[in-house]
Amino acid sequence: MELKNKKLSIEAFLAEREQILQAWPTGSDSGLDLATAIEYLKQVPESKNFALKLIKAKQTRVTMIQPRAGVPVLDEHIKLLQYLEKCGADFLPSTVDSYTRQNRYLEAEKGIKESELLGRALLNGFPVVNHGVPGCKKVLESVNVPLQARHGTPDARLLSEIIHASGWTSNEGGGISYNIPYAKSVPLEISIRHWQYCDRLVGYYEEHGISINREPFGPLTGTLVPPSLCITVAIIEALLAAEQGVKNITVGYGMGGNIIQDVASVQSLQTLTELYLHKYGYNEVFVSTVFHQWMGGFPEDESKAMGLIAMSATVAALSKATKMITKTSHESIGIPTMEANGSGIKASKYIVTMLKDQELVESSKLNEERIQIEKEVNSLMHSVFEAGKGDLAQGAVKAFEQGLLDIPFAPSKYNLGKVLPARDNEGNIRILEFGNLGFSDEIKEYHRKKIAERAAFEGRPISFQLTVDDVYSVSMGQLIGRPNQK
Ligand code: 8ZB
Repeated sequence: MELKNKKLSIEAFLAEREQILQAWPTGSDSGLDLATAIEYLKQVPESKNFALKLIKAKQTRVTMIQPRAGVPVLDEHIKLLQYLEKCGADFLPSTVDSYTRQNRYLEAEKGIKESELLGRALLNGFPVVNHGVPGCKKVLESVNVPLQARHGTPDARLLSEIIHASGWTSNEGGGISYNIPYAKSVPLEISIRHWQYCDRLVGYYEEHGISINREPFGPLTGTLVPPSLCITVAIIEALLAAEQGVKNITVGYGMGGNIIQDVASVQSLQTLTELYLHKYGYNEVFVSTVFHQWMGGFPEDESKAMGLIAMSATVAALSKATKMITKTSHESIGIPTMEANGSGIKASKYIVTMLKDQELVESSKLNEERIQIEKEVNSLMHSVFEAGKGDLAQGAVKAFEQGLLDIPFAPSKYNLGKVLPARDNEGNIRILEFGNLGFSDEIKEYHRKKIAERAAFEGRPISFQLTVDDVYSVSMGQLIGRPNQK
């Protein structure tokens, strides 16, 4: 059947569900009966409901803290989450391992067994499917704050069934944001269709009085992604989710490095997502924002890394993002120890608490940046709808095919890969090569002018070298990749 942005009928949803559960060996006896799941979700206390806690959090205007974390062995995972809760996490994750993200459950099983045997983690996350509903329920019952699955899975249908039936009230991901940055050869129409299912499942629970949060993955490749591209993908995924019945959405953004551009981006992410939802008739969706601490390359030195974490937390607080995902001083090495993860939480929480009564003051520059972002997002959204002849799901597929949407540094062959970003003379992320992006000439002129200012200041030609220097600059100790600086 052709992909369309249309709510799946209950019959189509239940028929597909049957197939998904049957493909999993423990299918019928896996705790995945919908009525049982609803009963279980109904008794999850309000304080552990992700969606409801976000609504409260947004009212307080204090940025909430959430780490990433996941280890393969159940008891170790619980210990880890309990420790991070004690360190001040307002929301907890379970980061899922890479085998599970690729539906390779047999290898995940082997990874659990070997990790148990050796007494150290041989998987890079918590394999939710293998631990199943009993294991995932045990995790939820061992903590006092809401739980979310964080992964990177193009086909997360079984995973989503398991986590929600276990009382986890948030799921990260989306048909674009969990494909283009994560997979090489999964067609976009397939991942969008699979995420329609995940969203429809949430819609089903909402119809039965249970609030569940959904969070598109905002930072995409995490490397010099121009804000309007992140925001456009977030809006598309929010609209696709809303069509399937999702009522509580957190749109995300990864820190860019210029404070004004970052604050303008978080503000625009909130207002433009709401604007587009209303424009297309989704008037009952609660929208919140999540700010990701620096997602690019980190400095190796742990003190410098902590400085970058503190800067990220400062910007998040000044932007009044509802939530922030933290990093750790082990970022340049790999998966952090429990203690390093806790330190990232404590440092971040200290800063958002210090800054809770302050926000970035209005200025003409902040306003200019917001206006520019809005122009770009409108231009991109227009081109997407046009490419899909009015259908957003078709439009997203076609837009990526034609490069109207094009994410820098993405591994997917379904992304054209012609866009090259570079910083301007104040460190804002701009675009050097547009490929076939759905931008007007006026927008392109703005970017060209901004990058030309920087090249002139540095006395060098406008070239790909700017992009290369900017990819490495932050880990080397400066925001803009200026030449001849240590
Ligand atoms: C796209 C997200 C990348 C970030 C972190 C990486 C990186 C991945 C785990 C984790 C703690 C895990 N990450 N897996 N952090 N525990 N199992 O996600 O370090 O910062």
